[in-house]
Amino acid sequence: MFQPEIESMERGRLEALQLERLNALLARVYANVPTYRAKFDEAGLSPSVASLDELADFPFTVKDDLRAAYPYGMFAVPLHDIVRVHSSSGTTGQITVVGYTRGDIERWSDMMARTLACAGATADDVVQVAYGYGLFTGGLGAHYGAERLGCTTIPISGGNTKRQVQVMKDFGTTVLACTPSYALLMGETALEMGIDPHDLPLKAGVFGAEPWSENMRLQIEELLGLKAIDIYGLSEVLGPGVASECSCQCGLHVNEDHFIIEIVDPATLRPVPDGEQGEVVFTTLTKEGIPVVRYRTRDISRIIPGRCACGRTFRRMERVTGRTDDMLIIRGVNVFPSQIEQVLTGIPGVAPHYQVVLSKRGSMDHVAVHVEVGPDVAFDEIKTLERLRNRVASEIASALAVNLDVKLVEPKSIQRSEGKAKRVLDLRNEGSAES
Ligand code: DLL
Repeated sequence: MFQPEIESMERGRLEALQLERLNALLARVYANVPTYRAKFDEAGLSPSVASLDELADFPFTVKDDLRAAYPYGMFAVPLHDIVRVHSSSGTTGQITVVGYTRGDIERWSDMMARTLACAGATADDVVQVAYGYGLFTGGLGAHYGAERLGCTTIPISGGNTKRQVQVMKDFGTTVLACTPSYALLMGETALEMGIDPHDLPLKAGVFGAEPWSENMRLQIEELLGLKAIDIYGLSEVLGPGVASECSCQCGLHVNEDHFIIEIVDPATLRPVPDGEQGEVVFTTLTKEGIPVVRYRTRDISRIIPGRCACGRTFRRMERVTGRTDDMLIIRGVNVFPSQIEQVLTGIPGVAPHYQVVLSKRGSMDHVAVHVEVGPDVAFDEIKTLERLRNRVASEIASALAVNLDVKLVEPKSIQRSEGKAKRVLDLRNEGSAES
């Protein structure tokens, strides 16, 4: 552990620390952020609590609050004290800006150092940071954590995959940090270059920023010959480093000295008991630049009850299966792309590359899953293909209780990603029906 005295703190002490920090946070945002002052006043709440449970009475913060305050309206300190800004990916609508004080960067570096230590990294490791550097939090977040841990840090950013592989080989990379979909592309590219990834000194990967399934983990571990650790975070709350798996690979420890996690029922918005699924909500206890109270992430997860064998006392959240806004409702059934991925990656002959394509057939929405066949399947053997297609369709139907139109496509025909993979292609407003 990077900070064992904190990461394995006794729960009673941890909760006392959270309460103290929560009260300081509420007072801070009430005094310095007009959005919060207005929200608390409207709800008739004074900015203090006697117990952690009382947090559930406070109003939520949503992305639209940040948009309305664009760019700096929700910062709790003057710009003079902000040393860095990042922004969220903003695939839909206006981007949002988040700001960090020097203290925020310090604490973020510690949290990312914890994350890397969770994956088994030490100062003897060579960490290749292939998350994008820039407004995205992935690159610089992982970079500062790797340096904080004392690792030899390669700030290569995303892209130029052949060079990534060459650097991995020549510089002796032992820990790879990138999205899981990019890790897969790196493995494939290495093989194309005649380099067996198992001959590389890689031992661990810290992969996150997008949903990925357990089967995808197994495939990446097999392809690259490393231990794949799931890391989670979001810009509005911090960036990477909010939560991370340890080497037990049994849920992601939330950095609870810095964040309070709640899981709420998406319909009633009331907290659910540990173990039940719902939307993840975070309150930042120590952020100075842009603290948030009860931020609704839209991510779906649950708290895994019980203690972890690793000795950390921070509670664990289950891997995020998807976001409420990525959830497809197909003939009344809720489906996340990552559930489709879990099925596909368990079928031999199918490559772990897929896309869910939404289109219009007349006035009806149509959902098709495009799946690449593996390199060993003869793409011109109609009977083989038909058998494979039927198997994919029937396994999806039995796992998800919905029949989907499955289309097998040629190897390497689905666009590869150097960052977050685009799993859903929405052609419904493009006027052309998808064949
Ligand atoms: O993706 C921060 C990050 C960078 C996390 C590098 C991990 C590694 P945003 O661009 O703001 O920040 O996107 C945040 O990505 O709300 C989730 O929906 C999704 N996400 C992030 N990590 C995971 C993960 C970064 N491990 C949004 N599993 C979040 C599933 C994830 N989804």
